[in-house]
Amino acid sequence: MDQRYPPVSMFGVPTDVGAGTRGASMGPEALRVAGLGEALRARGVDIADAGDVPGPKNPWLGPVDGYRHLDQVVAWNQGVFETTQAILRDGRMPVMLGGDHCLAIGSIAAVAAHCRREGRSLRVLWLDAHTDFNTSTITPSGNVHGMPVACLCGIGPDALTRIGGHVPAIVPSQVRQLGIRSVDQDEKRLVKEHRLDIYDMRYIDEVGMKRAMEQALQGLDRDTHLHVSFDVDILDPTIAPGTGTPIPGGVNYREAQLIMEMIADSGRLRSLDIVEVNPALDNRNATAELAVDLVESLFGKSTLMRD
Ligand code: 4U7
Ligand code: MN
Ligand code: MN
Ligand code: MN
Repeated sequence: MDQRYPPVSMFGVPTDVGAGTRGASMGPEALRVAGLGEALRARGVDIADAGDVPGPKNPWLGPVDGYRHLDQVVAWNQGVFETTQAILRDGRMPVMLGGDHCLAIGSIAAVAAHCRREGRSLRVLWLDAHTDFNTSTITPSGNVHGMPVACLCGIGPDALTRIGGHVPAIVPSQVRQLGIRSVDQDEKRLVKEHRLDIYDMRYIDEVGMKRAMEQALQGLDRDTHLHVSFDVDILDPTIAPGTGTPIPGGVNYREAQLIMEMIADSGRLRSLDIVEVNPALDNRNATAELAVDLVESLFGKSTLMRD
């Protein structure tokens, strides 16, 4: 048994209400079919599948006052919040299988509440092509999967910012964003105003992934809870085509492995989102299979002698 990880409970959240392309609702099953549970079990991780969180269907309507499907987004996130909270209370590590990225509001709000209760510091590592820091007034799309970081930092509708009880759930200084290469015009102004710590692709090109990751993981201490929010669109679309908002120039296979290995080496991973896998756009489940391969590394699988 791998001693470095607490027992894990994964759960699916089969919805795409926060996205502008349909299909991320099939993400949880694609990750299961790709063998996520078996792969971690084979590594000695005690992992249970808690099944799927229920929620409303996607009405597929346009944005209203800058939000598409706000009521449905709130309902799904309440379910995610409660499930994540229950898993943490059981002393287990929550692994959320999305679903689109709006669901990180519920998972991270629960993680933040848990850390507050236990007096532990929280670090959020946001792996994404996008900063997800839009608001209803600046969003070009109205899609709430482009807004979760802002909502968690207290900028957004009450129904979403208040999900964890404490507003804001987190502050920008707890967040590190890696892989960023698509930020909307007004969103750029907002992330600068709030001083988000962003390791964008230009920075990674210049200093290399190793140094960028060392910096992103700097300052973790013995009782830091590290939450990783893994939007598969951080990966280059040539290796991960199954996602709704692909952006060229992403992280390659070796860089992605290094990200995961360095997180594993930190020994601080305590909760995880795997989001934005869209099987309707995928090539024979390649993106889900790649996500599983990377999550194995996140749980300590490495090449050669380091295991
Ligand atoms: B994802 C976008 F306009 N910024 O807000 C928006 F480019 O969770 C994309 O990171 C958001 O995949 C992508 O709609 C959200 C767009
Ligand atoms: Mn995202
Ligand atoms: Mn993204
Ligand atoms: Mn996306």
